[in-house]
Amino acid sequence: MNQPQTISLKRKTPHPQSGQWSRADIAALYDLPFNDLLYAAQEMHREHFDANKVQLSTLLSIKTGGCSEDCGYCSQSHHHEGAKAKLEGLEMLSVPEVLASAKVAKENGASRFCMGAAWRGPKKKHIDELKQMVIGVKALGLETCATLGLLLDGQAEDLKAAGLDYYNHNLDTSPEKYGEIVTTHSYEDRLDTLGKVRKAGLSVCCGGIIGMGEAREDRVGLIQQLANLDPQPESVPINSLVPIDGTPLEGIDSLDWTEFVRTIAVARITLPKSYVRLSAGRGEMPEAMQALCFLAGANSIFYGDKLLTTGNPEVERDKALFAKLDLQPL
Ligand code: SAM
Ligand code: DTB
Ligand code: SF4
Repeated sequence: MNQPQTISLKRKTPHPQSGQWSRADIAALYDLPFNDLLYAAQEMHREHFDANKVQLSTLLSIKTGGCSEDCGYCSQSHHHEGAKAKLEGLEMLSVPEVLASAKVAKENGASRFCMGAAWRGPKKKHIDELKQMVIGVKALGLETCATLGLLLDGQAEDLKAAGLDYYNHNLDTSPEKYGEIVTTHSYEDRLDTLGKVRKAGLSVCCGGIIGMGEAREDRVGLIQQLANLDPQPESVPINSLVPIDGTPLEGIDSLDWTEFVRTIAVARITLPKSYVRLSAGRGEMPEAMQALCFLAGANSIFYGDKLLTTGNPEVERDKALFAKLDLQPL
């Protein structure tokens, strides 16, 4: 009797000569029958990770709203005039405020605390306070992460010296699609900051958003960019677009859920040693879909009742989901 050969026919490693992932190889993974793709991803996952352990990161918006950039998905841009989208620009939180939140995250069981700011990038005057935040969060026994936008020369080194572990800076979509979503900075600008982060010796957290009206080719292009970063990012957040009223992406057609799960699986196969984070949008995902994402190789989540400006499943709900799936926090 013929045995199905679909998995072994597709490449699960980068091109042997170039060491690079081609778009064709990534597209071929997406094209696998759903069950074959999940099986291949779970197999890869088990080669590198304990399949029942999930890393927990908690987010805090340390500077909310009023951002100069025009990212079409974002609630915090001052360019989006829609009544509900326009968040008032707030001042940066104080060091004690940030440390009080980090303490709660630690008590709830998070291992990493990620501080996010809505601006193009930090100004010189912010660096001292940012460093104090990093020092204080680290002293609580948490890993530290910051997502502060584009960095100027020397800023990554300053943050590293304070003890920053990770810097999050997403590529968000394919290079071709990026200019349709954001016009105030370029893909090259993003890559430049990622280079600075790596050069300073920080761990890289870099991923994207799925469901912005992009074609599968754009998802392939995003994964190709991430997989061909050398070294690959330690952490890869895959966000499902949270549509925000009043933003250009407000009414975008939602993507079928299987395409999101496929993206997690393709990320797992092409980024075998990275933590793949099931990120924004979990609040709207049924538990069964989240379970499939874990089966597809997601092994990190944002944990805590809020992301930056939108909701996330409550801590108690996540604890119950972990109990049902026999998952343990890392
Ligand atoms: N301002 C910084 C920057 O742009 O890098 C840091 C914060 S920004 C909000 C971080 C990431 O959050 C974005 O790159 C994007 O991937 C994600 N994000 C923002 N709004 C989102 C939304 N509505 N749905 C899904 N992901 C979103
Ligand atoms: C990432 O990839 N996702 C997080 C974090 N990095 C900074 C942000 C998600 C934001 C979701 C929309 C909001 O809450 O405003
Ligand atoms: Fe939102 Fe960051 Fe873009 Fe500002 S730079 S609009 S905070 S995603």
